[in-house]
Amino acid sequence: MYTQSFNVPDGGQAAPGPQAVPNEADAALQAHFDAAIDADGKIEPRDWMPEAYRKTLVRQISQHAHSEIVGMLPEGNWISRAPSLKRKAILLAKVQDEGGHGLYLYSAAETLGTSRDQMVEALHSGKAKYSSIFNYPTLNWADVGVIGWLVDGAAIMNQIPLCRCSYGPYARAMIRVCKEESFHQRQGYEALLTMMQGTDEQKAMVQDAVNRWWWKCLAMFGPPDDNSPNSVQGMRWGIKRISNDALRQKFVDATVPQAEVLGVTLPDPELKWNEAKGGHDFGAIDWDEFWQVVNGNGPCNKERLATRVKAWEDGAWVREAALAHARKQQQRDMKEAA
Ligand code: FAQ
Repeated sequence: MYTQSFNVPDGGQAAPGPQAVPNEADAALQAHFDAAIDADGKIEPRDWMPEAYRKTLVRQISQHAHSEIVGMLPEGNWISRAPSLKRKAILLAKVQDEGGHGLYLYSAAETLGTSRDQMVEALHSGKAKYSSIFNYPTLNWADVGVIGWLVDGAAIMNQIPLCRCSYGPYARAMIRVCKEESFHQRQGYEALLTMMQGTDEQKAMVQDAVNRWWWKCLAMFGPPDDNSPNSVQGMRWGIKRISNDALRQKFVDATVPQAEVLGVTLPDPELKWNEAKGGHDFGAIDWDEFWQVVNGNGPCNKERLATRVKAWEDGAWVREAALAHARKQQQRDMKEAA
């Protein structure tokens, strides 16, 4: 169902004007880069690329990595309270996967010439963003299922087109990430299906969690296209393939029938099928709340960052020990080679 995103034609947005190029050699490099982008080819780490392309990728990939790492926290909070051994094992695997996604993504961003320390410092100082969605609390077990169903569902919808991103390392990382996200989405949906066959109290927990997460998930796709400063250039460069609003619409259309099967109501009285547009109409998203959260004032922003900073500080001895071990190993290798 989510793979339909592969089939959506690219483009639709006007390309920005040509960039100023200082000399002939640079102009040739720029022309080579433009030709690769126009031919839908891949840009690899050793290829020449405009500085703005590099910066955009570092911004997006590092923010994506931070989202995966911070995104471990809301669900990680439930590992010790999972209702059964089976659910605990699934949740442990899922949260570990998210950590792995963060690591692939940090590695992809490092190929652009930025260091892991620089990226982590940008997160910890509040300079770098991470997804708004992870600044909300997980209040009951149904929240874990809803994160799998809706948050991972939204993440897949956004990330499938990134498998075709023009930057090779990011595109390749996304292929594996999407396979794992698909398992995450299914495990969440299956956990909710089980609860919906349970007691009235369990059903009410699921509905309550859906009510709290639905609008936040729609906002995850980013601001509306007419207020998305990075979109036009991102699409021109083949980094973004489908706009924020188009992805949001696809997510709503894919999720409505799933909600029906589950037996929950999506909390939007304006949600209805629009035959003429071939998609659902839906109500207005609270963008003021979104920007509050993005700017650090959501319910859990401070707690999330404090947890990450503490984990980084507590892990300092492990990094130091690993570096000392690597140095020793290198010295031993050099001695043997001498
Ligand atoms: N939260 O001009 P645009 C996951 C910022 S992974 C916070 O439209 P762009 C897996 C944006 O950065 C979820 N900030 O920007 C998981 C920009 O600010 P900047 C993360 C947001 O880059 C599941 C400004 O607003 N996924 O869930 C958000 O063209 C469960 C203007 O926006 C990715 O990162 C937001 N929601 O489009 C893990 C995917 N939206 O940087 C654990 C890759 C926008 O100029 C548990 N990223 N902003 O200062 C993307 O596809 C894009 O970067 C967008 C934003 C679509 C997020």
